[in-house]
Order: sequence, then structure tokens, then C-alpha cells
Amino acid sequence: MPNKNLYSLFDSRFPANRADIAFEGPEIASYSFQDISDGSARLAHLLSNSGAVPGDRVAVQVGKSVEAVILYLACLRAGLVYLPLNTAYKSAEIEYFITDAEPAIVVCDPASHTEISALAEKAGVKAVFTLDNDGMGSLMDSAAALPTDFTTVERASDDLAAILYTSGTTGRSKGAMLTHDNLASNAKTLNSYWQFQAGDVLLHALPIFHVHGLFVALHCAFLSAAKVVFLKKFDPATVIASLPEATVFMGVPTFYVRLLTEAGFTKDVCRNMRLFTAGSAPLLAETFKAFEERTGHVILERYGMTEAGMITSNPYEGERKAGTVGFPLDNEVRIADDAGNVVKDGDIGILEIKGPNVFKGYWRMPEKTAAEFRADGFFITGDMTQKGEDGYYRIVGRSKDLIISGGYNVYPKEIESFIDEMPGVDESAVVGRPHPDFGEAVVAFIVPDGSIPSLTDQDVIAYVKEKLANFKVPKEVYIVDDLPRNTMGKVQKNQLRDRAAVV
Ligand code: MCA
Ligand code: AMP
Repeated sequence: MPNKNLYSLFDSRFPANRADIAFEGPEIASYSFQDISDGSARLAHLLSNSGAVPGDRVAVQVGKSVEAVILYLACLRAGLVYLPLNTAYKSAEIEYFITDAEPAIVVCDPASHTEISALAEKAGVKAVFTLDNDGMGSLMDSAAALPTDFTTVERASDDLAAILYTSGTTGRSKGAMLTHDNLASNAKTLNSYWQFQAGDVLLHALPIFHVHGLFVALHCAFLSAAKVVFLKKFDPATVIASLPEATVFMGVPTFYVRLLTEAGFTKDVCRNMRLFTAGSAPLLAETFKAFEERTGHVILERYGMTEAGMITSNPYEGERKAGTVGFPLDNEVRIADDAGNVVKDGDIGILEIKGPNVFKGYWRMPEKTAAEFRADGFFITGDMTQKGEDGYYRIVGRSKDLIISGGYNVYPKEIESFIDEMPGVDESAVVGRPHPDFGEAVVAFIVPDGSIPSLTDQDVIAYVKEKLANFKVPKEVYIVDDLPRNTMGKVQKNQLRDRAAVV
């Protein structure tokens, strides 16, 4: 049986000439495929020497660097389970992930080393290393003299490759367990569906702690040994300056909205491009249209989620339709009602999916896992979907109480639970409102308990900002006398959404 380790698949696709460039960019040095292979071998030795054994988790909260990508590959090679964490997460959020996942090793930014070491010690972590935005720190220092050959550990298809936490409707984050085959199958599907080739140049501006930037983008490039122009972050001017040498770009809708506000974003800078993809949140038809008018390119919108990678895609060849997410990829899909009965063609229901891309379950949450799968193995996405007469799928809403802001998921329940603990607050409700830049913005309604008469909206914002990731901080807070409720006592969020949209 060939080794099912995802790294072995990448390695088999890396170019014969390992001196070829794998990563370069205006803000970084160049890295050849040999550098990637040597570096990941060294780090795989370091992680193993530090006491991590196959199956152990490695939690990583670091800025965007090629070394962070090499660390991901090293985890694969050593059979360790990569657990990337959003750099915006604050200490209390990190504590939960470390306690829940019980990683053997944690890698963090030097600036948070003291704080994270304290959390790690409590959780029995074996080693904490640092890695800064420029790829420097104790991680690379400790690995510098280690050997550059490492035999990639044997993995079976359903061994875990990564755990990615997604917030839950109940407020507690759930770790989605992704296997080597989940990632390999989706990577192969996308690489071929979007027609990646060796000569492609992927312009990469996404963060690398989520499925979109880490798996969708990088795996497509690795499987064709395509060069990656690796940007530290999304900055419209840097993207525009790098576009002329690129052939593929992937973004969340906010990237496209922002690029269109730049006069320098022209047809000419896109002259070598063959593909722009969008996803993680709905792309507005007006953005789709304005983009085509400006550049002559039709954005390919696709749809996916952490638990399954990419699920549907507009066609590479054939019409890409605004407001649709195209057709199912390599997974079975069906649209069903709440009870799981398949709805009539054309009716709206919840998308359910089954296929090699669908995750193995939530880390140490068998009940939550069972609740989100049907008895016949279909996973309930929670996305309200409609299949048009044209066969294209449209995501028309969400049955889960979720806000997507700039491509980041925010679960209102988590923020409400946090705000409800604030002195002076009786209760709260959090909703999304349309936002021109982020698509949706987080807005909170607060009912004070009267104990702090001077309580202001700014106090609430400051309170949340101190403890929760910045993208979860409400853009506005409204102090109200009470929350609208139905006869069952349930908060009428639709009314609040309507109010938030007009105020
Ligand atoms: C930053 N801010 C935000 C967001 N990002 N507010 C709401 N939503 C956001 N997404 C706020 C900060 O709190 C801060 O506020 C101010 O904006 C500036 O912060 P900064 O970090 O400088 O912002 P930025 O660099 O301009 O970031 C915006 C961004 C970023 C580039 C759009 O959010 C981003 O990279 N999003 C991509 C997310 C992504 O990769 N998602 C994929 C998930 P203040 O000044 O008040 O402090 S994977 C997925 O969903 C599935 C699988 C799929 O289908 O792909
Ligand atoms: P995440 O949990 O970060 O993986 O986010 C997954 C969710 O993002 C999905 O369940 C959808 O609600 C949403 N999503 C992703 N891509 C699209 C898209 N193209 N259109 C609408 N929603 C999307």
C-alpha cells in the first residue's frame, strides 16, 4: 500500500528540478522546492525529537511566513496533526483550544511566548517554540543543524492531518478533524477542475490559518509545482503590483471589493491572469459585474466549508453565473428540509453532502458529530440552498445563526454569552447587518441591568475588544430597553437585523 500521507502526494508532484522556485514575493526571500523539502525535514526531526509522536497535535498561532508553511508540511511528514489558529485570537480563546486539543507542541509568536507558555504548561504541552512574522525564532534556530532527510511517516487515508476549529452555534468552538484523504481528495479535485498547470503563478494574499488560504490555495499550487507569489497580507497596492506576473488569484469577496476601489486595478495589470476565484462568503452580483467590466475577467465563485473543503464550484469552462456557486464537485449533494426529507427540485432546503472531502467528525464531541450527520452519512451543512432550473446551486441563506464578516465566521452566541457576563448588562443579542466592505458587520443590542447607569456603547466595544478576536468586535452597539421576543420568548433576530440595517 502506498503511503497515504498527504506530503507524499505533494512530494510526488514537486518538480524534478528541486532548484525551481516554490515561493517568492516582494516582502520575502525566494525558496526553492529543495528549501521546502530540506526545511520540512529539519522541522519534522525537531518536532519528533521534542517528544511528539504520530497523532499528536501541534497548535500554531503565528504570522504569515513561508516558514509557517514549512512547519505545516513538517507536521504532515512527522504524522502530526496540524492545528492552525487565527492570529487575531486572544489569550482566553487560545486557552480553550489548548485545553481542548491537548497539543504536544505549541508554536507561537515571540510576543505572546510568556502568556502562551503559561497556558501550555498548565495543559501539559511538551515544548513551546517561537516563530515570528519573518520566520525567525526558536523554532528555526533549534532546527538549523538537524538533518535534511526525513522519511515521511506512513499514514492511512483516514489518519488525521489537521484539526481546524470552527465556532459553534452553541458558542463552543468545535475542532473539525480532517484526514489525509479529505485534504488529498479535495486538492486533486480542485487542481484538475481549475486546470492548474506547472507554469501557473499563484498570487497568495490570504491568511494561512484557514481552509481557503492554507488548503485550497496552497494545495492547488503544490500539486502542479506552481510558483507561489506569497504576500504577507492582503494589501491592495501590493496585490496590484504583483498581479502582472501572476496567473491565478484567490480571494474572499472583501478582497475584490477593495481592489475595485483602486484606480490602479486595471485590465492591463491582469494581463497574464487566467483565473480569479472567490469564496468563503457570498460575492455580491454587483461586485461580480463591476469586476468583469473593469478587468474583462469573470470571477469563478465556489462554495465550501471547513468541515468539507470545497463542495461546489462554478465551471472553469462554461458560464460562471453571478449569485450562484455552480455545481457539486467530487461529492454527493442533496437539498433537504429540517427533518432530512429531500425537497422538490427548485425548492429551498438545507444542503447535505457526502464524499471523500467530508471530515471525520468534531474532536472529542461524538454527540455534536452525530447531530450533524444523517443516519446514511450525509453531513448537514446548515446552508440554505436552491438548485435552479439551470442546474446551478445558489446559497440563499443559513439555517445556522452565523455572521460572515470579511470571510471570517462569527457566531453570535459566543459574543452574546461573553457580553452577558459584562457588569451592567442584563442581556444581549448579536446580529449581522450589511456592510459595504466586509459583506456583513457584527452589531450588538444590549439591555442594561441598571447597575451601571453610565454604561455606553463604547464601554461594551472596549470590553469585547480586550478579550475576543478583533473581527468579532461589534461595529456598533445599541443600548435598548428590551429585546423583541415572540410568544415563545425567543428573541426576534429578524426584527433586530431590520433595525440594524437602517440605523
Ligand atoms: C479586520 N477587521 C475586521 C475583519 N478583518 N472586521 C470585521 N471583519 C473582518 N474580517 C477589522 C479589525 O478588527 C480592525 O478594526 C480593522 O479591521 C483593521 O484590521 P486589519 O487586520 O488591519 O484588517 P485587514 O488587514 O484590512 O483585514 C481585512 C481582511 C481580513 C484582509 C479582509 O479580514 C482577511 O484576510 N479575511 C480573509 C478571511 C479568510 O481567509 N477566510 C477564509 C475562511 P479596528 O481598527 O477597529 O481594530 S475558510 C472558509 O470560510 C471556507 C472553507 C471557504 O469557503 O473558503
Ligand atoms: P467556515 O466555517 O469558515 O468554513 O465557513 C463556511 C461557511 O461559509 C459555509 O457554511 C457558508 O455559509 C459560507 N460560504 C463559503 N463560501 C460561500 C459562498 N461562495 N457563498 C455563500 N456562502 C459561502
